[in-house]
Amino acid sequence: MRQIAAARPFAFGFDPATTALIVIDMQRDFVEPGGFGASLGNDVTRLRAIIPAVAALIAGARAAGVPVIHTRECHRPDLSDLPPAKRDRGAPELRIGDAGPMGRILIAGEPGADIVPELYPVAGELVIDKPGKGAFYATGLSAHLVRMGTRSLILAGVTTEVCVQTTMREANDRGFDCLLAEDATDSYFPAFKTATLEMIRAQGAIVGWTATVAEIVEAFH
Ligand code: C5J
Repeated sequence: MRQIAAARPFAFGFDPATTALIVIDMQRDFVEPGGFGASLGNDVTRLRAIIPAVAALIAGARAAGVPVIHTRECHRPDLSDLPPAKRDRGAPELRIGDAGPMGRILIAGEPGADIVPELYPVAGELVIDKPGKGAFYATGLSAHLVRMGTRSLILAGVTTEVCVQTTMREANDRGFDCLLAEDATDSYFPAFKTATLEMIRAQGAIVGWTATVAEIVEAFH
């Protein structure tokens, strides 16, 4: 067992042999200009800034033999897995499925829906394409984790209060001990990130724990 003694709200214990790192939606569509996030009116520079921290976390996990799982929020080209309620929500410049500078917005196989080059999966790493905000909805993630014997999850990626938090809550309900890497996640809205970190670890870690990348990587050694 390893301990992250400084984790919040209290020490987080995990066994690297039964732990996986899930990197949520570090896709060009969320962190680069011209993608889905920008089409909703967001400034994507905040999200781009976490790429080095996410890279350090991925490198630490790979060195420790902790499996890295990547997710991508995206839809089939025929939009058959895109509920109208999701496509029609709000007034973005470009809707999901529309053609943008990085290809069709949030469509599987398009350049914008792919993971940023700096964090690209290596051979053998699992990549989960998900039509929802949570990574368990309509995917094989649960079966993969059961098959791998996973008990603890370390989470990173974007955005903190949407896909990351949804996935963490889904995982917590499925019995995983979950820890969110504080500086390897971010939101277009700084106050939402702060609130999410607080609500996750409130009430005795009701959803899970948080710690910095440095604290996590130190515990991997
Ligand atoms: C959003 C995500 N924010 N990956 N997706 O729509 O958090």
